[in-house]
Amino acid sequence: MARLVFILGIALALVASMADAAVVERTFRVGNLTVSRLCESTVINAVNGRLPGPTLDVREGDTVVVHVINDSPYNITIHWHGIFEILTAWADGPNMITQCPIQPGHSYTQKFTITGQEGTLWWHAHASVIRATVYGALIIRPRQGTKGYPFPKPDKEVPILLGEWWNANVVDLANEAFLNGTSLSASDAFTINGKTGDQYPCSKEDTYKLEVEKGKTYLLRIINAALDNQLFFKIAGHRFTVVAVDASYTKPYETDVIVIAPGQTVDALMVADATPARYYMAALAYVSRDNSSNLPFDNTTTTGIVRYKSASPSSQPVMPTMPSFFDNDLAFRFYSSLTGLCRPGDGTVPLHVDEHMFVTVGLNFAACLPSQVNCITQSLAASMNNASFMFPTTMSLLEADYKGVEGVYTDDFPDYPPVFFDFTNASVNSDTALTFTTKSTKVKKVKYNTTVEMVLQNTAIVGIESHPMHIHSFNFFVVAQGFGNYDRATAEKSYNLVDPQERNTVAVPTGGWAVIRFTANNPGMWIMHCHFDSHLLLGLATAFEVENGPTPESTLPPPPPDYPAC
Ligand SMILES: *[C@@H]1O[C@H](CO)[C@@H](O)[C@H](O)[C@H]1NC(C)=O
Ligand SMILES: *[C@@H]1O[C@H](CO)[C@@H](O)[C@H](O)[C@H]1NC(C)=O
Ligand SMILES: *[C@@H]1O[C@H](CO)[C@@H](O)[C@H](O)[C@H]1NC(C)=O
Ligand SMILES: *[C@@H]1O[C@H](CO)[C@@H](O)[C@H](O)[C@H]1NC(C)=O
Ligand SMILES: *[C@@H]1O[C@H](CO)[C@@H](O)[C@H](O)[C@H]1NC(C)=O
Ligand SMILES: *[C@@H]1O[C@H](CO)[C@@H](O)[C@H](O)[C@H]1NC(C)=O
Ligand SMILES: *[C@@H]1O[C@H](CO)[C@@H](O)[C@H](O)[C@H]1NC(C)=O
Ligand SMILES: *[C@@H]1O[C@H](CO)[C@@H](O)[C@H](O)[C@H]1NC(C)=O
Ligand SMILES: [Cu+2]
Repeated sequence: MARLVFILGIALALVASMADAAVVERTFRVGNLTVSRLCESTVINAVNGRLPGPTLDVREGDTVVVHVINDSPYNITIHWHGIFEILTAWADGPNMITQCPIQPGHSYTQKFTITGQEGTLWWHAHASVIRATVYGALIIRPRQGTKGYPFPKPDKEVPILLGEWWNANVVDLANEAFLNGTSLSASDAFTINGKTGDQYPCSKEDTYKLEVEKGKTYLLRIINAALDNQLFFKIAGHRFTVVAVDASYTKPYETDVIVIAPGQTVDALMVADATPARYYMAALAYVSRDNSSNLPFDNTTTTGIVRYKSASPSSQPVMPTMPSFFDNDLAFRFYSSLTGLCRPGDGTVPLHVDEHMFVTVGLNFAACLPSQVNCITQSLAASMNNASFMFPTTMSLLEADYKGVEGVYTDDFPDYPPVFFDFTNASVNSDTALTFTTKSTKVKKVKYNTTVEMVLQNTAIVGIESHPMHIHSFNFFVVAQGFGNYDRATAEKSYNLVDPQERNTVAVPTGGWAVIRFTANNPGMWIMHCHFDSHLLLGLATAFEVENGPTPESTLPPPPPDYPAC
């Protein structure tokens, strides 16, 4: 009898927990969309005819099923940025890492359950530079019946997707740059929710507008979906309280400027407490390169308008004072001031490290590949530990791993750079033994549940730059960051092992370093890469091959029946 009651109890608990988890099913049709921007008509790739694409609005615990249909002329894939993808590596999306592309006229259904994370994430294409216009928000609310947000409930929630715009077919531009052995050229504009804003020609009607009411609180879910630029974001007359980054709650952090790298999200509360009027929100590039390099960059400003209900629609909006493009100190202050909220039950930073890694990240030169037909003497490249990542062409890394197919990749990604040099000293550029790299497809293999500490060290090869480094499947804790060459003896004293910020993308300080820790507790093949797409294409990537654990709960199931073939 007691046993029966016990079993009934379990069954009821199961029904109850299933009742508050939903299956969210959507169709994403990727196809041509003709839009007018900056006085020109351009054909872009877009999901369901919209830019940005549809918002996925779900709760923690929900299962998401997306039928991706490719009506575009390009090979595409869709990635769910920041989602853990527990035992669903096949659905992660990066081209040739976890799947072959969805070819034109084909489709693929991606299914995953959202477990143990809430906040703002996003989805985007993960092949070539197609994510320039194929992206959207992925908002995860707390499960029903839980305590909800760890901050006062806002009156309204507003997704703010920051994007980047080329007045041309950006995929063609990227292909042309590859053939030349160069990198994608600078963009023509930035966008807020797909709109450039009225500082650009022919763009008055193409301006995002947010109506607010005096005294109300707005939760801005800010996403940097730009291809190649970190951004400064401000709203004139208003301050923000940051409450989460990358779908991880933070201790409240007050600021009048948001600094955000591609791949990152920031949840910020904004109280409409200013004199009722019209105010610009604005974003411009944070350029972390040494500006003496004089490399061209997109120096334009995108704007939207915050209008108080009572304000005259014809009044001139107030413009915020924007930071200098080159304000490294401001960027570092924002990025290094964030700390984790650390509620009971939240993940905690690993205190014991199984695998120590020290990884250089930066640009290089390399020999022209035979396929780079317009490359003359050398190609621009990028690497991690001097391994410049090349995507496989015949089979995805995950499929090769699962089927035991040899020759697709090697698992000898080094834990340390082949040589230690004065990483951040610009004089390294006079030594071709330091500047030249070679192409390969190397991954780092780890056992299930391994705790990893990785020091990410920027190099001055070609030029210092802050690279936004992103890992699929895992959040990591950023335990320390600084400028110059990493020195363990002094750096270790600054490690925050109490309340470090938890993220999926860290902007490694320019000419500096960051230390991250994570637990590799999900079997699969997980790419780690710079979230500037042009650097990813130059080779700034590697992957973690995480082996199955000893139990069914730690073993990757077989691929779904419609898994794309090459
Ligand atoms: C989509 O646009 C491209 C040009 O960017 C064109 O070549 C192609 O034919 C178009 N496809 C459809 C289905 O309209
Ligand atoms: C590629 O090289 C050609 C010839 O030098 C040049 O005209 C073109 O602008 C270059 N394109 C890119 C994207 O670098
Ligand atoms: C480059 O940076 C320096 C120092 O931050 C600044 O004074 C200078 O104006 C910048 N140069 C340009 C071209 O903006
Ligand atoms: C942006 O760059 C262009 C071309 O180099 C220059 O003429 C212009 O003054 C710059 N604008 C700003 C706001 O820096
Ligand atoms: C950079 O390297 C050069 C050449 O080795 C050296 O002379 C110089 O002192 C170094 N700079 C710093 C700041 O260490
Ligand atoms: C990178 O690898 C290439 C090819 O093996 C080698 O020539 C070069 O010296 C290496 N550079 C560094 C910084 O390790
Ligand atoms: C993995 O780590 C978790 C958390 O520490 C633990 O509960 C689990 O038993 C571990 N699994 C294996 C296979 O080591
Ligand atoms: C599209 O993907 C298929 C399968 O991987 C590949 O054979 C083909 O070359 C790709 N096309 C382009 C334009 O990359
Ligand atoms: Cu980069």
